[in-house]
Amino acid sequence: MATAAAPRTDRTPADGAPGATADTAAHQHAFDTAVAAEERIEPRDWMPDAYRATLVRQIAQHAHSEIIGMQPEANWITRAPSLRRKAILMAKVQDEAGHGLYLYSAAETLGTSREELLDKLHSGRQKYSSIFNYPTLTWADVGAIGWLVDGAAITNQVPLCRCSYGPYARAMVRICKEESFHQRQGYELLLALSQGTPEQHAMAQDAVDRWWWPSLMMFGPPDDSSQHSAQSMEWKIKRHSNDELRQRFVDIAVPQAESLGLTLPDPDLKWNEERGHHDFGAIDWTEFKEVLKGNGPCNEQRITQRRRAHDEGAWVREAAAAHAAKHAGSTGWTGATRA
Ligand code: BYC
Repeated sequence: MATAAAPRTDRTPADGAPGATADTAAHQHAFDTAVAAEERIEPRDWMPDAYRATLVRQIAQHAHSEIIGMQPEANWITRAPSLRRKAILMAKVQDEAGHGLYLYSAAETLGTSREELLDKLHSGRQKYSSIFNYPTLTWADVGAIGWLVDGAAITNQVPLCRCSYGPYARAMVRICKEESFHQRQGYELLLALSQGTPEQHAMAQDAVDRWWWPSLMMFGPPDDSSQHSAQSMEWKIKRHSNDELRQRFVDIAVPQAESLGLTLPDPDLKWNEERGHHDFGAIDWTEFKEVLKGNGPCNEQRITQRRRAHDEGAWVREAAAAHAAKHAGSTGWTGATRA
């Protein structure tokens, strides 16, 4: 286990590593103590199997969301209304690919390969975020995704920078910085539309109307039906419950919507003085469940496109593997010999 600053000490050797003991109880105790003391668990530290499996599940789902999330926005790259908007959008979509790579790398430190995780995504055995099963119908949707979807992502992910598993927490630091830029670009885009012609304003409002409720669903099921939250919070993988983060997001979004000159599509949304939070209307959990079951508007399109992209990239993976094999063991320029 290690603190955030130092990668690891050898207090708890991994099973099979030199010095490892079969004393699971002692390992469990060291693990629990480290988590309680806010230390980071590192890849070669002993960890409970269920902790490892939970991390792989969550990190994989997160990585898959990043790369599937490229699709709805990439849909608008060729139709961005100016060179400036196109350059910004391309940079954002590339950032999402990068986030996927950091996260697949974090999952690899838990002993699972990227190939295996992608295979599970392509065969429907692992999930990606429900939000990316909705279509991007107009240019304003790019703004709504940036403002609301990236805004929800930041709300959810900033606490993950303090996740007990070191590689995931460190990946999240960089991802959150980039997500902040994404959120700002979405806000700025929507502001320009909102203050534009009546048609542009209406387009921005329509996008917000369609993306608001699915953005609230991103935080996952309500606490009383969130099967993983309690254990994940005990392990300090998650720091807040789904409902806490959802409430935080609503409280942040309401004044931002006012500044944008747009309304949020919820007649029940109002400040509750007693609670110190906004009350909001009931979420359609039937829709959420249907989307998770594969019946959202774009589930099939997203996974078909993902499989196609993977197949079309086969030659790149083969070429990279052939290049690595050719240079393996040589004293030339290889990853292994670089400083
Ligand atoms: N969509 O017990 P629960 C991004 C599943 S990327 C689909 O509360 P947990 C972005 C959940 O997996 C956004 N499935 O689970 C990218 C579980 O099913 P399994 C992604 C969902 O893990 C590009 C079941 O429901 N962000 O922002 O404690 C461009 C029960 O749920 C969803 C992350 O992945 C959902 N919305 O909590 C722009 C962040 N919600 O696995 C933006 C990291 C729940 O047992 N992940 N499920 O089959 C997390 O923080 C947590 O995994 C969640 C769920 C809050 C999502």
